Order: sequence, then C-alpha cells, then structure tokens
Amino acid sequence: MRTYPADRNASELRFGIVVSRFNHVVSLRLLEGCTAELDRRGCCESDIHVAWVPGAFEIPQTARILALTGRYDALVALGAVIRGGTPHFDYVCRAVTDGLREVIRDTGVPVAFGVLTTDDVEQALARTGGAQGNKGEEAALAAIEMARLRPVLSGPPPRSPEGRP
Ligand code: INI
Repeated sequence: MRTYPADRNASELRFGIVVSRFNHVVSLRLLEGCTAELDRRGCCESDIHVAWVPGAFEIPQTARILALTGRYDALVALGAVIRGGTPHFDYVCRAVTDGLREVIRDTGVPVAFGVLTTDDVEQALARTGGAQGNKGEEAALAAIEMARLRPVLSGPPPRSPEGRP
C-alpha cells in the first residue's frame, strides 16, 4: 500500500488569491487569515499574488484567468455571500461554486474554496477570526496541500525495488 501524507510546506510554491470586495470587512479578515497561514507555512510574500474583484460573482472568471497563466501552484478564492431577502443569494452562490468547479475541471489547477455563504454578518464574522476560526486559514492549508499533492499524483509511478511499477 502506498499513501500520500499531507504536505503543508508552502516554501517555493506560488499562490494566486482572488478576493471579493463585497462585504469588505469579512473579506479582509479572510485574506489576513489566508496570507498569515501561507507565511507560517514558509511561503515567500512575493510568491503570493492577490486580485481583488467587485463581488463573488466575479471570482470564477478571475480564477480562470490566473489559472491559465500557469504561474500558480494553487489558487484561493475568498469572499462572503450573505443571505438577503431575495433569491439573489442563491444565484451568486451557485455561480461561484459552479464556476470554480469548472475552473478546476478545465485547468487542473487546485482552487481552495474560502467563500463564506452565511445567513447573516454574525455568522460570517464568527468564521473570520471568531468562534469558528478563520476560513481563510483553512483555505490556505487546503491550497498548500493540493499544490503539493497534484504533482506527486500526476508524476510517473515510483518503481519498487523489484522493478515493478
Ligand atoms: N457579492 C458578494 O460577494 N456577496 C454578496 O453577499 C452579494 N450580494 O448579496 O449581493 C454580492 N453581490 C454582488 C455580485 O457578486 C456581483 O459583484 C454583482 O452582481 C456584479 O456582477
């Protein structure tokens, strides 16, 4: 049996972060959590590129542009969609989740999902440094792990001492 343990060393890796300005306070806290975690894991500040976009709806298109450059080992999507009184919430949530899934499928570049979808601002703040931790940090860890795992899994199979693949 061969297992691939989680590797959370971010040194020498490059990350693109797409963060939405809508619900700016929440987004900023997510971004701070994300970049702090990347830094703790050994990522160089100059290897983190941040693209601000107007709202969560714009995240997938921007992630696709970054993914297609080939410059990044992984991307992180950050933002907050907060439920209002109209179906708008559902459309934006659907667009961002479907859109990011398509970016991953079409480009192969890992995209960590750090977009909050909450009923109110309190729930969002609880997940950006409050009682529920910081989802930006969690997204950073997912991005690092996937950035490491992808080349390991897609490389040639290591040979056993007996010469079997
Ligand atoms: N964008 C968000 O990121 N969060 C929201 O809660 C939100 N709400 O509630 O409307 C939101 N809307 C803007 C949307 O993402 C686009 O930026 C806008 O429709 C322009 O394309």
